[in-house]
Amino acid sequence: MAVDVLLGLQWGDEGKGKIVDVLAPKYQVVARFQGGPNAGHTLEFDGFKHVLHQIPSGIFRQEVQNIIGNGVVLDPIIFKKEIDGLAKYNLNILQNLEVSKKASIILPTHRLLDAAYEKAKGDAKIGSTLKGIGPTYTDKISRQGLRVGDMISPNFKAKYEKLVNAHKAILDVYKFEYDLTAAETEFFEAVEFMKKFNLVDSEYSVNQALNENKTILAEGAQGSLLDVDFGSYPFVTSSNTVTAGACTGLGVAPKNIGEVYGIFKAYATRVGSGPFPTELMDEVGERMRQEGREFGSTTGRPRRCGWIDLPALKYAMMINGVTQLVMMKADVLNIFEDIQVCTAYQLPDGTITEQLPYDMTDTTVIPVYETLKGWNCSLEGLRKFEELPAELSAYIAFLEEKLALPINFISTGPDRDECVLRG
Ligand code: 2SA
Ligand code: MG
Repeated sequence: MAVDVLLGLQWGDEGKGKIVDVLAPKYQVVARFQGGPNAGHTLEFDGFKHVLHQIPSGIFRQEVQNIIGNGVVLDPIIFKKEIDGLAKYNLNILQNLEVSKKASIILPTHRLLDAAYEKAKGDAKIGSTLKGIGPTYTDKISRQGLRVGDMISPNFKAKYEKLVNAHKAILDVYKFEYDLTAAETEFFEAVEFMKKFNLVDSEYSVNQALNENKTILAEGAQGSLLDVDFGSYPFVTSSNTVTAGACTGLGVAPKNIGEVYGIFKAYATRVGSGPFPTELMDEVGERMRQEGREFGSTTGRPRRCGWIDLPALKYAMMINGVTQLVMMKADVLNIFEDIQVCTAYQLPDGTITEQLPYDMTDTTVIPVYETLKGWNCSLEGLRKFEELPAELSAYIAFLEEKLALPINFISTGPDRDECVLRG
């Protein structure tokens, strides 16, 4: 058996939550391997809409074992809120969820540092979700962070104080004003709350599941173009969002990676700052935003919208070793007469390329577009490939040819049932 990986090929918000939920019945284990509460995975079913941030999307299926892996940065306060928010569904979370002792803990001061750094950057800010992600990973890498396993240590408080004092010194340098009292009380309450849960060395759980031939899905967060190594640095998140991140973030050997599901939207969005060659700053972009309800599920921020970008998509497929393509939100394009597809970039010296230049931030890349005809009709109720309007089939065929991989799964609406499977 192998660990299958599901991840976003763009800048996040591709609709990963829905696909994990649809695929979940196939899997006995669903695990998060990177990121933290900056993620917002939206699931819609039976008239409910629920946004998950740190808890894996398999949680709504009672028979699925969910794991928060060592690569995750976990905010106990948000964890408690998420668990409380799930109470109404009567899930057996205490039993169905494991949290890695090696996952890093986000402290209230990490959030303050995030805000202080962003403020100091001014116009050059990253557009962080301000959940403390960057500063927490910074402490992890500089070997001074706190981990979930430390919560049960008798000197947790002392370790906490030491790190917080270091943070306070930085906040003073940044002349950042704050009041920590309420957040600290909440933090320690949440830490106590977390102790009820299965805090484990989850690399053993994952590998044991592998040995028992269980099916395992690694659920990515954010998107490949936000990867700290391969994204548009510095406008990225602080983790490896690509397939390799599942190895380090769960303790899975590379040879044990199986299928890689690459999720992309039929168009493109980005939230936060950074290069976005196909961005539409006009009324077309605004229509996409309204039609696609493109507002951040964690922060509510309006997402930047634009046409699909094939050079960027191919790049993400290459880094991830994608074996299955999933196209989301095709229905959002129902309203357009014509659909543009970016097939290459033109660089300032006139060169046409299908590769991403090193510095997308300072190099102006002009997208080269091909125009396809829109289908201009509703996709409601469609469940079979053969039923798709001809123009949508042509759009899919065009993408498949350029991406050199079939698109076997097309989502036509937010609900669990609204999807078209090939075959
Ligand atoms: P951070 O918070 O420090 O990791 O932000 C760094 C960059 O990564 C982007 N980022 C995201 N992009 C899309 N979706 C994300 N999750 C939420 C959602 C975002 C929201 O699902 O909608 O609600 O606004 C996410 N998380 C991080 C971020 O915009 C920065 O560009
Ligand atoms: Mg999201």
